[in-house]
Amino acid sequence: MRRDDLPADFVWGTATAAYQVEGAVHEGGRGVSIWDTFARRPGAIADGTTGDVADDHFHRYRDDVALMRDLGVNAYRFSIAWPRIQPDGTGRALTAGLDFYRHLAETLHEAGVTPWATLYHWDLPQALEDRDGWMNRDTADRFADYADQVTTALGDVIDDWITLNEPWCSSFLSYAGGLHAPGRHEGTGAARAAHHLLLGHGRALAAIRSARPGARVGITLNLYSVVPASDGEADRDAARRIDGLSNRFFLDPVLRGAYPEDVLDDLGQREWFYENAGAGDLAEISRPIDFLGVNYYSRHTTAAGEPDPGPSSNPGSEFVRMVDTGAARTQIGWEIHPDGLVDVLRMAAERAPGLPLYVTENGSALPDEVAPDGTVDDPERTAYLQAHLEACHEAVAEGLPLRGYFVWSLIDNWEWAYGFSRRFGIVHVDYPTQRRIPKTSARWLARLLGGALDARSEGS
Ligand code: PNW
Repeated sequence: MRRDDLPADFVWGTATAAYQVEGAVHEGGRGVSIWDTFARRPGAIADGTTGDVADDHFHRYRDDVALMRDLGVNAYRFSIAWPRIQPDGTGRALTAGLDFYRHLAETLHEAGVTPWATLYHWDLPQALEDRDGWMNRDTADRFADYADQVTTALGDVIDDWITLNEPWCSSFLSYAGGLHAPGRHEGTGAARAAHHLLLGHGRALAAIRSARPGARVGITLNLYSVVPASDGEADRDAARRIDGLSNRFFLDPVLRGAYPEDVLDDLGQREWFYENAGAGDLAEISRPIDFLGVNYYSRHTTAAGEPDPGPSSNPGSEFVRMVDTGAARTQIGWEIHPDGLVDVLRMAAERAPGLPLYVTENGSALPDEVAPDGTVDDPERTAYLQAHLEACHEAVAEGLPLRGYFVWSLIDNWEWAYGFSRRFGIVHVDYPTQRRIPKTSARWLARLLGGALDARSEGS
């Protein structure tokens, strides 16, 4: 893999999200988000931690930007914490919150790194969840108002905007499986949360277009390569269902202006959608976007089995089992399948020929430890990234409009329900001291990109 295997104007970035890295949860008038609440629920987080301090990025962002400069990346995808802007999810934007992101964006520009801001990476103001959160249609309008204020205020320093990160996670994983905040068990009703998220995307898009006509706006979906465990009809139906729920239920409304009928049937939600999610909503949801962000981590191999008792993140398809193919997995149990990245990019390109695509997240949770000499060697992560960049190369070679790639993540961070027990960073974080130590994967990336990191001493 060489840098010039990909186009000269390729976007090379790293990514993070506010609640996973910022800390400083009480500063600048920040309100409470659903993750502040959820993290305090007994048993919700594997190691019982919260994001109260996380990577202290709120105070250390200058050092983190210097790291990116030395990596040689030219873009940074971060998210804006809604409760820093509107503590209760409504009303006038707080200056302190806007200022933080303005300073971050300016610091990035000075370092030659383009800021890419995600407006919603899951930290809904708790006050809105108290009014039923994404199950309430009004939340879509609250989100559009927030997006309007943020882009009006920061559109002079940020050109690239992502409305939502992974609406599958913030609907099915959160309102059905209950594994993410707000930890609810609405079963197939979680499809309504998905619809309100997508409606929020459409309305935010319109608001941003009028506030900042020059802005580039997209949405990020988590897509999976889905294959049946066998040729049997039941296993193939299982694959259709999971592809439907995780991929098509989001791709089709955004890119084609229609929900997949088979998925509405699997969910038993046809009637609710006909009454509450009609052509008007779909016209808003399918407003033209400037790019699609794709987060890719893994493949699902599906089989028909017995449903697990208890809440499922695949409501209506509870009997589908994910099969272990024996392929290598990361520490989070996700199968490593680089070719699947090409599959999901094709999936997107088929529906929207020519629409620019960006891999807005890709990376791996792998164990790593600080050696006695202070270095962190993570050859498996380097191999993971390299294999997925080769898949990017293949995608470009076959003519798919892939324009950039962001590594998840710049630094180890608070991995949601896993707390600090999983590390995705190419830079190690020693949490007690907040010391940053570039792993060998970071040095590999810097070499690939011609960054100056290699010349820097460990942990500086
Ligand atoms: C994504 N799942 O999360 C997020 O965008 C990141 O914030 C996160 O750190 C990263 O991937 C690694 O997990 C996901 O259960 C979390 O399928 C869970 C799932 C998918 C994506």
